[in-house]
Parts: sequence; C-alpha cells; structure tokens
Amino acid sequence: MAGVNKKKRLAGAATKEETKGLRTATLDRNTTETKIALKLTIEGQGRYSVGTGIRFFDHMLELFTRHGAFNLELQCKGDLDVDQHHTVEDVGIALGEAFDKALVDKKGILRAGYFVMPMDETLAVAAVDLSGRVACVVKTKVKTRLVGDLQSELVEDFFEGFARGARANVHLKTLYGRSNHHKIEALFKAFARALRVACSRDKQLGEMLPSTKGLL
Ligand SMILES: [Mn+2]
Repeated sequence: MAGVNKKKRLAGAATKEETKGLRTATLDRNTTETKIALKLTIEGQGRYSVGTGIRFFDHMLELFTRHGAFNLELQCKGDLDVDQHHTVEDVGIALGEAFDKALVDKKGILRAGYFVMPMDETLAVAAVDLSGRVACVVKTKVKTRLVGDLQSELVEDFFEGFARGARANVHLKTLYGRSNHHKIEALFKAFARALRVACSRDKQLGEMLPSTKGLL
C-alpha cells in the first residue's frame, strides 16, 4: 500500500514539474525478454518507485535516484527464470535512453562530471561524459558471484547498457574496499553524483552547446 501512495504522490509531483518546464522523459521498452515502464525527472527530489524483481538491484537504483536528486518510476518484468542478465542490461539501456531523451539537444549542460565517493572502508570513483559516443569501463573489484540476490558480474552489463542508451562515456572504478556490498553501492552513488553534475545546467554557457563539434 505504501508503494501505491508513493506512486500517486510521485505522479502528481511529476505533472507539476512538467508544467514548470523541467527535464523529464517517459518511455516503455518492450521485448520478448523484458517489459520496462519508466518515468524520469532530472530535476527531482530523489523520489523513487522501483521494482525489477531483484531486490539488491532495486536498492542500487533507489540510491542512484536519491544521490542524483532525480525522480524515477521504473517497473521491469523480465525473464528472471532464464537469469538476471536481460533484466539488468535492459534496465540500463532504458535508463540511459531516458536521460538522452530528457536532455534533448544537451544545450547549456555541463556535459561531463566526476565524483569520488567514500562508503565507510570503500572508495569509488566515477567519470561521465554525455559525449554522444559510447564507451564504458567498469572495475568493481568484486570477486563473489552474488551480492545480495544480484549476480555481481551484471553490474558491468548495467553500466554498459546505460552508456549505450545515453550515448555516453562511463568510467567507474572501486579503488579499494572490503565489503562487496559497499564496493557496488559506492559505484552507484559515485555514478549518480557524477551524472548529476553532467546533467546540470551551465550558467556560463547558457544555451551554448558544450561541444565545438556542433552536435552531441
Ligand atoms: Mn546498502
């Protein structure tokens, strides 16, 4: 029931935001492997309603939303009876596509951002460039097969999917740490905060495109 109330509240807030001209995107992405419904607001208040069927992945998407100060509604029904691969990768692609769509022509944004995020004994770094080109490098240092209920190797597939969907360069690295939970969580937090900077409006550039190429 709490989820329903949260969803109602979020839907109401998003409508109000749209009328204020804030950057939002709604998309449905359906394949034989996954069905995804997603609503993103870049200038959010960290509100989320997320369900992918993988609890640890939900936890990561929720803290991504809060640390990025976005609003995110995301539901995914994937073929988890096969394994988690399609669900995690397709959520990454859809989320990336939502950012690309919400940012429209990318005029007047900072475009690139980075963040160094500590989480207790763990330190992670993220660098993002919304360059229009796809590249992704992820070094998690996680050695266990599972973190919570998430297949840990899929963290890389999520960010690769995001880079493809958003047409971005995404570089993430856990510098050190002990807890595998912290290593992945610190990456998602660092990523959210780097992306938040990259999406931010650049007062100095104004409506100028942050590229000399003329297109992003
Ligand atoms: Mn946690």
